[in-house]
Amino acid sequence: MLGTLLAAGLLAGAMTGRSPASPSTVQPETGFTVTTYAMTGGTPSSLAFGPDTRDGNDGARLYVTDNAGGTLLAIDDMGGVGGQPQVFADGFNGPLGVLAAPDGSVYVADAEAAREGPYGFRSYGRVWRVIDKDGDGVADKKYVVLKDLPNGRHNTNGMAFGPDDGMLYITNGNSTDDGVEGGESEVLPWSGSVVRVSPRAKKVSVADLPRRKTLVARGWRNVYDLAFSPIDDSKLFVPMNGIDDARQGSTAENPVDPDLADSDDTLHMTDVDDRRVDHFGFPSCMFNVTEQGDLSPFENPNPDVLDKFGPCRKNKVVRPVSSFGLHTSSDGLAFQTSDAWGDDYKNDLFVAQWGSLFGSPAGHNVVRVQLDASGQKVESQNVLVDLPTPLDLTFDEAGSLYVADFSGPIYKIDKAV
Ligand SMILES: [Ca+2]
Ligand SMILES: [Ca+2]
Ligand SMILES: [Ca+2]
Repeated sequence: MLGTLLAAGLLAGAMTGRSPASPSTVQPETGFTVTTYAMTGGTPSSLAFGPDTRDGNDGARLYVTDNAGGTLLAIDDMGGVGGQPQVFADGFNGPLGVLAAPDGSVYVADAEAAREGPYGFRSYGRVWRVIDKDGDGVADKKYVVLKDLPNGRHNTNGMAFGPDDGMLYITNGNSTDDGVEGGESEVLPWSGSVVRVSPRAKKVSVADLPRRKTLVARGWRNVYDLAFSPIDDSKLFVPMNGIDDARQGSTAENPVDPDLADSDDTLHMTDVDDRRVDHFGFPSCMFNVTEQGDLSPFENPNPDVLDKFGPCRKNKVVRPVSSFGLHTSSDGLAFQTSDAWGDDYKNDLFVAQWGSLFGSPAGHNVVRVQLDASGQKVESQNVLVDLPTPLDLTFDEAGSLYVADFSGPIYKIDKAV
């Protein structure tokens, strides 16, 4: 089976660094085509369509963050294939999120190196707004919208505009692996949360914002992206990367069952309009469908976690709506809202799985998630295509899917007609 061979190849690749796959080596679901839309020459971490800011041009451009290069690139469509990426803005530090507004402002999430701040000496995430004021297609103004988001092992990531007057929703990954170890200390409630802020805010510190208005949901590990349901825009979907290893607290007297040391990557849904701030259970609660048989929570086996955070409140914790399994690194998220792929695919959710850090073939896929008519219940999910290290994805207006692969390319996925 080609999928297995591909997985074996990727396994070897994991040890040596991955090279981009050519479209002839990727195998999509029947009826789909994958083409290389553009080569970024960097490590694309996030992508979003937005207005072409050049005077007289009213089309769209694809904006892409290059994580290693610290740049925001703009790619023009040259009749179905991308042109040479241009630098729209630079001077970022490991950017992981991008979002473009209808007015041509582009928002970029990145991380500052460790510094003194409201939560002590540590690394902080921030969101920039960049603007091309003179209409030459290159940003000439750049300022920080929101700062002081506590970062660490995971940082400030993908963004989306909400149904509430276009408030800016931001994912902020947890600074640790399991709440107590594997990263800088947590700052609650912001570590592992979604927050919202006005896109017109300027140089605001999250520490100075009212929690009641700002905090959308919490109790997560790494949350990389978010997307609002096209059926009910009060429902926000967020994928989470589960715990890598909760065995740090294991002792000879109280050994941790290795089968219970890892937590699945999960898909969550929260209501942004019900005045409740859901807590999704990290780090006291874990999820592992293989071990539990379903999405019922079990308690983190690391005694240090329970000492600090208390037991998993199994009856109260808000359960995930789906699981992506262990170590798939399920990250970027987008809904197919157009008719381009037919009724069957309309309003389906697509997830980029960067893949396992542990040498297993888990992930390295774009996964299709089918929801029921309410758009709230997952009915099924399957692999749409295997890719090396897909991290984020987005649709264009015509309904083609674009995938930022961390190995360099932007892939374009279409349904053959
Ligand atoms: Ca300019
Ligand atoms: Ca809520
Ligand atoms: Ca995204």
